[in-house]
Amino acid sequence: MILYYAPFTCAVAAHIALEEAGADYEARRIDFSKTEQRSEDYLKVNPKGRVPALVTDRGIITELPAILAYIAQTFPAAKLAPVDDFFEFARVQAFNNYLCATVHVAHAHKLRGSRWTDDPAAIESLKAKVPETMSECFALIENEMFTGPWVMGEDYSICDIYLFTLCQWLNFDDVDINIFPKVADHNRRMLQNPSVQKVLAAHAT
Ligand SMILES: N[C@@H](CCC(=O)N[C@@H](CS)C(=O)NCC(=O)O)C(=O)O
Repeated sequence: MILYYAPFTCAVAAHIALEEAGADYEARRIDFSKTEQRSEDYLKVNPKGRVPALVTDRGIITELPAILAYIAQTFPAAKLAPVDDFFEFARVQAFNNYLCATVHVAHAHKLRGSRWTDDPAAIESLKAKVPETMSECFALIENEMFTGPWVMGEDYSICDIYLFTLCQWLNFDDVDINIFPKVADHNRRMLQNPSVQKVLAAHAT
C-alpha cells in the first residue's frame, strides 16, 4: 500500500493505523507549501486535492473514516475495531464520522475559510469562531461520547487513533486540552504508544 500524507495533517491517523496494523506500506509526502496537493500528478491520485489517500491493490481509498475502517478490516489480528460486531462497528463509524464531518470541518474554518467565502471579513469571522466551535465539539466528546478507558470502552480502536490526531490541533485552535480531563488523559496515554511516537517523529523530519 502507499499512503499519501502531509505532516501533522489528519493523515497522521491513517499513518498510525498502518503502523499499528503491521502493514507493509510506503508513506509518500505531499508538500502543502508547494501546493502539491493540487498538482496534476496528485490530482490523479485524489481528485479532491486532499490527504490522506491510500493506494491499495484494488484501487485508491480517500476519506479518513473509510481508510481507517479498511485498515481495521484488512488486518483483523491487530484488533483495531470490532469488525465482526455490526452494532459496535457502527458505533465506531459514528464516532469517526463525527470527527470527520463536524470536528475536522470546524477546525478547517481556521485556515481554510476561503472554501466557504471570498469575503475577507467573513473569513476573519469564521476564524474567530474556531475556539468556540472546537470547544463545543470536545465538550460533547468528553461528556457524551468518550466511554473510557478508551473511546469505545475497554478496547482500543481506530477511534482512539483518530481522536488523538485531532487533539494535536487544539493548541493551534486556542483550546486548552486540559479543560477536558478524559481527553487530556487519553492524549497522554496515546503519546506513550510506540507507533504514535514513530509516526510523529517521521512527520517532524
Ligand atoms: N474529509 C477528508 C478531509 C481531508 C482533508 O481536508 N485533509 C486536509 C489535511 S488535514 C487537506 O488535505 N487539506 C489540503 C487543502 O485543503 O488544500 C478526510 O477525512 O479524509
